[in-house]
Amino acid sequence: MTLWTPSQNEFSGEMMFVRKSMTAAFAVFTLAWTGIAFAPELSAVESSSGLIAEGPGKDLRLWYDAPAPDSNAGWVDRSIPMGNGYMGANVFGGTASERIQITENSLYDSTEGRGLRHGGLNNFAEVFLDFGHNNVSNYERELNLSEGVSHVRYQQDGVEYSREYFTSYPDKVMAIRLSASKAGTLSFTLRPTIPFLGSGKSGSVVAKDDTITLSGVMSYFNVKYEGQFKVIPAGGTMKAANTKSQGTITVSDADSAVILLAVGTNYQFDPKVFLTTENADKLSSFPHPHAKVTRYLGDAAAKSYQQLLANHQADYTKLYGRVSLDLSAAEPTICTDELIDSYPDGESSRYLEELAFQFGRYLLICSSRAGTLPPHLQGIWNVYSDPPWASQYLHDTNLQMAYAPAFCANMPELFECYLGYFNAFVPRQRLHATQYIKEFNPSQLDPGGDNGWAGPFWTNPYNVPGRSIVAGFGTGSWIAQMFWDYYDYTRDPSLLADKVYPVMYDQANFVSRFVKDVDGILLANPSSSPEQKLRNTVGTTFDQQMFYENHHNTLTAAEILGRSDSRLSTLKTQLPLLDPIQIGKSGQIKEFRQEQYYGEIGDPAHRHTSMLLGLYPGQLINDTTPAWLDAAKVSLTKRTNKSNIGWSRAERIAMWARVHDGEEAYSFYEALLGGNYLHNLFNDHRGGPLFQADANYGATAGVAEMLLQSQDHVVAPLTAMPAAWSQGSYQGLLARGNFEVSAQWTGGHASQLEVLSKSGGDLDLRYPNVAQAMIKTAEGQAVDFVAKGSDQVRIKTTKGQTYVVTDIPVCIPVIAPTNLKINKESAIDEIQLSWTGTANAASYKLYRAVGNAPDYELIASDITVTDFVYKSADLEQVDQMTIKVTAVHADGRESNQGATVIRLLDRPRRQALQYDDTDSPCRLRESEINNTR
Ligand code: FUC
Repeated sequence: MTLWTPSQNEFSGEMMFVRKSMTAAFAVFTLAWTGIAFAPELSAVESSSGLIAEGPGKDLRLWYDAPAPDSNAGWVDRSIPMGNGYMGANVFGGTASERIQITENSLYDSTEGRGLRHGGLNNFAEVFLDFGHNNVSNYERELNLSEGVSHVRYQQDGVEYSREYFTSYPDKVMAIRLSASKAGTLSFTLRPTIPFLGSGKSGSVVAKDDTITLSGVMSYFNVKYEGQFKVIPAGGTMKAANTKSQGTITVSDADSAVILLAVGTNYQFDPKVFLTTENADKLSSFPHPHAKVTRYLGDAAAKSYQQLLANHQADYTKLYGRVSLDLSAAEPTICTDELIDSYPDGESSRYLEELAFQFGRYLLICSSRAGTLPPHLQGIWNVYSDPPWASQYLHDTNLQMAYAPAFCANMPELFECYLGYFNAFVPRQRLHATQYIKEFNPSQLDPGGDNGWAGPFWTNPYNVPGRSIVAGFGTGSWIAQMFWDYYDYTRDPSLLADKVYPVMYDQANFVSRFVKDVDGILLANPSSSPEQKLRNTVGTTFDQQMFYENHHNTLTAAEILGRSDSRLSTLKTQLPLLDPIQIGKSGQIKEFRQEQYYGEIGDPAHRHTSMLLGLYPGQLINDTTPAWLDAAKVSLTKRTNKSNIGWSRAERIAMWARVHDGEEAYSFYEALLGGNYLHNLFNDHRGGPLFQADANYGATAGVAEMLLQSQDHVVAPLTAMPAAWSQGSYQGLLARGNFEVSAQWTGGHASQLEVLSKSGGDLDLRYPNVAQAMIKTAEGQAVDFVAKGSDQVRIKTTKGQTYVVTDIPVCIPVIAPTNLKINKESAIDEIQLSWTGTANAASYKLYRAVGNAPDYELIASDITVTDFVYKSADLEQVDQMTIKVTAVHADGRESNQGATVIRLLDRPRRQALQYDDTDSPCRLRESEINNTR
């Protein structure tokens, strides 16, 4: 091992070298993977055919010409976030005094009175570097996303000063390198401080030789914390000093210096933490973090700075470098704050769209690493003693959104982080499960306690407090869905057997005991749709969809693994009885079973769109269920654009993408970037500003869904592209089945698609006219495929092979008819329909979907006029049907979309809250009616 030796003063040359060498490094890194279970054998960089070039080599970076203001407002709006899973760091870039705020996710206290500002995560350290540089010029600070490194550069008194920062996951430290262009001109005082001392938090900061130790206790959970700072100067002198409360190290007249920083607490992933009821005892058997932090720092200091940087960049680029996105944007000449302020009409707005997409990936790499606590509402960044919602984990959307980009944006191993946390808390949730089955469905109780695990709602590193009526038990199945996605995107059978299937099966076990028979269907009771006002009702679409998906995925997994566990036959019997989708009289996917017309119950513009989770992130509503897809569109349209909530906008990017409406999807990306993104690209949840990281992660996932979808195992690139992105390319997005996909398009049309098969197996690839394209291997050999119509092909792939699709004939989309109307029902069995036709339609087709049917039946085709009298004997029996018209081009191609109308037998009946008078528990009670808005 190389001992760290101070290097000479190498300011500008060194900086230039690092930036250039990283571009080359993308091509040559072939580093051993150090993760635990997931072992991708082929990364995009190692294995892509290289036929689709990476973008034009532009740097994706955030940069500013002034430091962030030294205030909470400066922290939230302008500081640069960094992180390695072990710690988060917000760098302000000051010159008189630099401020680096450090977060460690287990430094926690009481969260009594859950809500906006009630304790919880606590600011770990405020670290200052006092330079006294008050007269600076040519200032610049930046975060380079391609490198995962941040810099500050400026001139003072004719000297160029620079600082370089990175947070390393492999070496568990933050490293700061300080340089000056002239020997002997670097002087500063390092001054770490402990914020919010008093009221349950004690500690001290002591300097000795080259190290400052900051340590103390937060009494509520008896969290012992420690941070160590090692200063390694080149040249000059160094002096440690202590006052009663403050240790400092002053470096004078040095050529350069490195500061290494490691932090830790006595927190461990252990079920004991969640099973111990006495808060102060939760960590009692775990060792003080001193030895651990000393080891982290000692190990890091035994390496050279260059070695640490290389380790960090190898680790970081292994993840980050898998995906590139180029929307043909030029590198802007304006700083990032101006870029934000000029969006969406600025010259460089496409660049911001690329930057924000990659920024979400960057934040997840910083905040979700195996062995550390997962990202909470604010990721791994918190400046407060009472952060918003105590920086909890909320499992009714926020936590799941954090992990959405892990899979589609090709960083699946980041989910290992959540696995560590989940395995620690799940024994507590098993106890909860038994308690809930006893309470809600005692006849189904397994007396031996084999009742699976029940979904939590909010949790934190110390507690999973059990049921909250704010969300139904569907939260558990939603968690299990992330586990399934982890497998489905990576296709590692041992991962499925060891880490995924047991979680899904045990969740399905709980659900199978919890659901109750109501008139032959199995419903959640009690049930809530997240955060809506009607609570403790029966069979919300949220719960039913989540339960359905997990039952379904569990059965699929059992089949893959050849399992014969005892509850599987029950799951099989139950699956068709879970009745996940109900279509309402407005043509919408109902949120509540009692709802007839859209918006009768709850807030019609609610930020949560929980009835559509089967559309996204689930797979229940997909292209093989076109009637449900149309109903989802009705719900999305009616949910309106009013919500200014960041994560809600991010979710709707993805949802609109899933119904293949690129313009609507893009409009939500625009609304988010223009309305919620702060100057450092942190998402402002809803004004304040109030930082919440979920929309940062969610926007990345949403954009990925615009570029590539793979629900129902059809790999579909570029399915929701807006006109604003008429030209571009991407590399390395991940599809279900472990296919790594790249695309290049121009004039809105794909000129080339590439699919790397990382696990082998059948590839069902969909793109307009793909069946008439040229499909070859990367080596140029023609590939056999089976066409399914003109837009889909099936290729039997070989693991490790890249398939290249070129010469795709341009497809002129058939414009869908609009304004389908029921003009008259002249007889009970006769409906007169009309619609507005389109210019390139040669004829029209009419369909109907009865009741809640997922698919349409053809009523009539080859209609060459724009009206039709539909006669059918069963029209007097069918209560409700959706009628749809599509356009057909002379060449036989049908429009992707169509116009729909709902036909109700008993019309007009638009009276709110009308229910039959049976004793069904689905009937709305008086008390509920008063509490629905
Ligand atoms: C859920 C959301 C809110 C917010 C909060 C932290 O309650 O509905 O919008 O994100 O979590």
